[in-house]
Amino acid sequence: MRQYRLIYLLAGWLCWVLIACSASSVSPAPTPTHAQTIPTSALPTVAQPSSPASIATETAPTQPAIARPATTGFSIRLFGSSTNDQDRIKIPLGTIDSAGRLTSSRPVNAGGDMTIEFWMKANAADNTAPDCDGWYYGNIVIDRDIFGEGDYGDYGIAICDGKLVVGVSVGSDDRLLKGTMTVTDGAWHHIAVTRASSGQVRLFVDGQLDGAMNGPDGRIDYRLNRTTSYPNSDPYLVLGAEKHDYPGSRYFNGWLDDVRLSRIARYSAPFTRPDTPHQADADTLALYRFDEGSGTTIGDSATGGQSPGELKPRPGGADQHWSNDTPFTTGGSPLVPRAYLPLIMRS
Ligand SMILES: [Ca+2]
Ligand SMILES: [Ca+2]
Repeated sequence: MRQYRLIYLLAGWLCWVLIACSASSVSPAPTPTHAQTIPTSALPTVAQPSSPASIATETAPTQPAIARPATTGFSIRLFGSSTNDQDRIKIPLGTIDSAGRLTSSRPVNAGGDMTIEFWMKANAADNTAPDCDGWYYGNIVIDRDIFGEGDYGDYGIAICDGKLVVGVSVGSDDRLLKGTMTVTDGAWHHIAVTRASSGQVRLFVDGQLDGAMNGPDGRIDYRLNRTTSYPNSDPYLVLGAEKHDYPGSRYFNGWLDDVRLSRIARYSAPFTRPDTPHQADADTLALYRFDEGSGTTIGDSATGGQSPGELKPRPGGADQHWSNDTPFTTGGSPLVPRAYLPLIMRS
């Protein structure tokens, strides 16, 4: 019996060895769990091709705040205050000497064929000048007046009774074009005023002809070396204010954007209102995009940039005058990127 028992034990052992060997030879390779447990910091660094998605995911939380939506830029917000020489943009017409004389002209000192076009947005309650017989009685948007009679010439654009008026004077010949379309409705409007040396003046609102007149002919630029008792206002193009702060004057209260001055009368018939900023082409004398977004420097985007201006803030500083409410939106409604919301509450 001991022999049989020994044989059984040997056979069992052999069988176990054979089974174990067979099992080990066919079993799948063990899962390489070590690969999963190695800390990533221990893995060799491999340069990865960067993909936009991975960049956005990894860097978004630490990106600096973006306060300047590149697609729309900024506009200028003016508040209609009658503060002395504040709450406006002033653009010198050239080099002004210590006596207030213009000793040389910059391109902005236009005098013959010309176009002034810009975008504006205003509310009726903020611009309450009634019907008028002179642009200088309105809420003044563009002021290239000289105090008193027009000398070579002067001109201005204002809001009276919610509509635009355009005045041109040469000497004592003072004429006014009165528009009929209400522009103080809280919406952006494209405004274009053309003036020919022959005297023809046309006003277009959103590309539609809103009026025309035969104004005085000849040059209406600011005369070089002209003496003045108003050196701080006469030799300037002023936006959004009555430049002399004449008592009782009214001031534009609203938004302006992309003001372009050209050396030709660009439009003689209705046109499709633009939906992009004006081009700085060969006929552009001066172009104010108001895309600086801060500070008081107003750059000229015309070729050469020879006619820069200055923002004169009202009390409270420059920031309140920069708005990213602009006419250049996607889909025709104001573009308000959610990511910018905390940063764009300036009005
Ligand atoms: Ca005048
Ligand atoms: Ca702009």
